[in-house]
Amino acid sequence: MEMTFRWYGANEEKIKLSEIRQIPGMKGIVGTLMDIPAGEVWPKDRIKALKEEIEANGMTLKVIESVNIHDDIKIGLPTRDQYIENYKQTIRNLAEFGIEVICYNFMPVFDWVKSDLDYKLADGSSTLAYIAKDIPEDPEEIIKKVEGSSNDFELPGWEPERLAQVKQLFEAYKDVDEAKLRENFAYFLKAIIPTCEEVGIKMAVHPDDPPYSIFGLPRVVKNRDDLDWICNVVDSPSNGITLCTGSIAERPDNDVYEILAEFCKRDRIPFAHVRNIKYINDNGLDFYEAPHKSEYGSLDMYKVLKAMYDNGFDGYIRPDHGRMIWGETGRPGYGLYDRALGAVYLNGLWEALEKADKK
Ligand code: DNO
Repeated sequence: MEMTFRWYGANEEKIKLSEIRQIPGMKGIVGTLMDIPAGEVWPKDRIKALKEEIEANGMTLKVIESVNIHDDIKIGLPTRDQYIENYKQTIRNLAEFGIEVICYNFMPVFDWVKSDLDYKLADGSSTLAYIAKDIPEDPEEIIKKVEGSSNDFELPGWEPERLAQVKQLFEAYKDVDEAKLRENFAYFLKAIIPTCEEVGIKMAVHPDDPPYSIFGLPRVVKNRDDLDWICNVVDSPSNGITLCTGSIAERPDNDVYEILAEFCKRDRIPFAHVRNIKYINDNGLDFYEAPHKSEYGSLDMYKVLKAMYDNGFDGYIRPDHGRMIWGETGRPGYGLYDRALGAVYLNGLWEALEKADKK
């Protein structure tokens, strides 16, 4: 297991690499080139510069989150083949600089959706939350709401230029149901996985967040059976999952521990996002993102890590979203302090698991 921290790049961040390196046990950065639009090839010089900047700060760059997938690929338009070729070139370019894992998602239109980016907790901190009744029916309203509470940071997967066209995007997806989205997903994986195998990259799909249909859009990465379908449609170690405990658990009928155990055993989890969520309002939908420590949320973090440890997890892990604490302001979910606490806590649990095992 190697602990990592998501960082958006010097031009996009308040948080410095020199601060991240001071988190005990922090080994690597989960990096990105946020300004490159989906569909374009990531230039080698930019990847090289990012890697060097991170290494100069004593950490490694092995995981990229995300190389986003152009909507034409998800919709299945004839233009997809060129975008797939570009994606393959990006894979080759990243491999040349030692990248091992690419995290991505296959969600139409929106990446993650939450109703609140500044949900107040009793201890005075604030966090992200999903309250179903507060999700507006009109997707344009959610865009306004999210952009209005982003503290002026661009949010991952919420590129303003792309979402400015949201009506056209919805129109373009109107004939894409689950079966069609799955077909387009299979087409994409069949095209790119051979390149990944050739250059030693593992693709790791992020679960849908939330893992059920929203705004009438189809969803294909929601539960155990979807993950099984993905792993089988191109049966290769290069075709894996970013197991996000929070997203998977947002559907209470998903057994996070079982899913982790199964896919770690199958060696299909090269990367994990670990966070805790707290179910509220008893409707099976509403939750807020709790501090990582088990007692604050609905997930048992010891059981989460034990399911991974016992089933041979040897990939990269990162503390997922943190709250805003100690007066910090920043990109919602991605402050420094609470994620640092999460990382140290997860490292502590892992050390205990290792030592108990070796006794
Ligand atoms: C949210 C993240 C997602 C994730 C993408 C992967 O905070 O977990 O935006 O990076 O879904 O492509």
